[in-house]
Order: sequence, then C-alpha cells, then structure tokens
Amino acid sequence: MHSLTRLLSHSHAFSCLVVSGAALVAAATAHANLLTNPGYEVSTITTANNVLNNFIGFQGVWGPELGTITGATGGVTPFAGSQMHSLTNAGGVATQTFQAVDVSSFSALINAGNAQIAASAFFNTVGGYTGAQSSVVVLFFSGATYSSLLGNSGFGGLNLDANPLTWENRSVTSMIPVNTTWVVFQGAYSNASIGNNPGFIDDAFMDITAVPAPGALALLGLAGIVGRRRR
Ligand SMILES: [Ca+2]
Ligand SMILES: [Ca+2]
Ligand SMILES: [Ca+2]
Repeated sequence: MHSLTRLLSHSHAFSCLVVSGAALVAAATAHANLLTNPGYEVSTITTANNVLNNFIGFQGVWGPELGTITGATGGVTPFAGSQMHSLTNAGGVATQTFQAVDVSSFSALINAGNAQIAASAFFNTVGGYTGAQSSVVVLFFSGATYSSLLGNSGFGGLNLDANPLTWENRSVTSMIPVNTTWVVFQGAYSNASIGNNPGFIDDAFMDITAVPAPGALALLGLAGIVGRRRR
C-alpha cells in the first residue's frame, strides 16, 4: 500500500535556475505545468521508493516501480518529442510512476479552500490485446513525508484501445485539501491488464487553478437560473 503512493525529483531545481526568467512568467499563468520533465525528453529517472521516501531529495524526478524512458519501440511512437515513459509489470495490483511536487507556494489559495488541481497524461500500449487499464491520481500531503498523507484526488480506470497508433488521455480534477504542501503525481497501469507487455505514458500535465468559493458558486448558479428564465 505504501509503495503505491511514492514520488521523485532531482533535476527540478536545476532546470528552474536555467530558465528562471521564463519560469517566473509561466508561474503567473493559469496553466503552467507543475511537473518537471513532463514529456520524458530527459532520460533521468529514479525509483518509486526514492521518491516516496524522500520528497525533497527527489522532487521533480520520475520514479517508476519498474520502468524506463525510451524512444519508439514495439510499434509505439512517443505522443510528442522523441521519448516516452515505459512501465512494466511490477507485481501486485499496479505498476506505477511517481513525481513529488512542492506546492507550498500555493498555500494561501489552498488554505482558503479555493485551489483545484488538474492532472492528466496520455497512455498507449503495444498492439494486439485489449483491456489495458491506466489511471492518473494525485496524492495530497501536509508535509514532505509520505506519512503526512491527507488523501487523494480519486481516479478511474481508462480502458485503452488495442491500437498502438493511438494515444488516449486520462485526467482527474480535485479540490486540494487544506494544509496540503506537497502533492505526488501518480501514473499507473493495472498489472493484470497489461500482462507482460509495456504500458507507455507521455505528456503528463498538472496544474493548480483558483476556483470560486462556495458562496460565489451559489451566486453563479442563481445567475444561471435567471439566464434560463430569460430564454
Ligand atoms: Ca515525449
Ligand atoms: Ca506494483
Ligand atoms: Ca492505443
């Protein structure tokens, strides 16, 4: 159970330094991707255990249970760029990859109860079999340790097609629990659904946006009713 939720990241701080000017601009926009190496174009990875046991030390680095970063293989071409993440059967229920992200810069929004997180990725498998099942989940933590787990975004299985030429998107959105300071992005395949075949992930995305407080939502609902009456 514990290993289901761990994350990673090393190159994060470095890449932020390199693009500090652009990053500042991007951070101010509504849809800046909070993930590092979201398209797997950098080959550096660590392990799921490293990420989940050391958020700070491995933040921004992908940590699979059993996986690699690879170019085109098995008739599958990356969704974008020249590389993608490959996950293979790790035993147990699922084979997963994790990335830990410090979201403490969003604390004001999060602690006001107005922060929504959206996470998504594209999934694909080699051809010839059906029923491969994948999902995206976000885990919420009040601190930089796995033991501070507050909950998760929920998830649903995405049943993939049997066509290696198509990539399918899986996404989740969730309000972020108050007191969250770290999140872990988790991409997963059901082991039973892929057997001994690889499951691929590319173009992962995660962002935080402000949503109206409940009172404001109620007002919007009233406006909608008024609008309908007018018609
Ligand atoms: Ca890619
Ligand atoms: Ca596993
Ligand atoms: Ca496909």
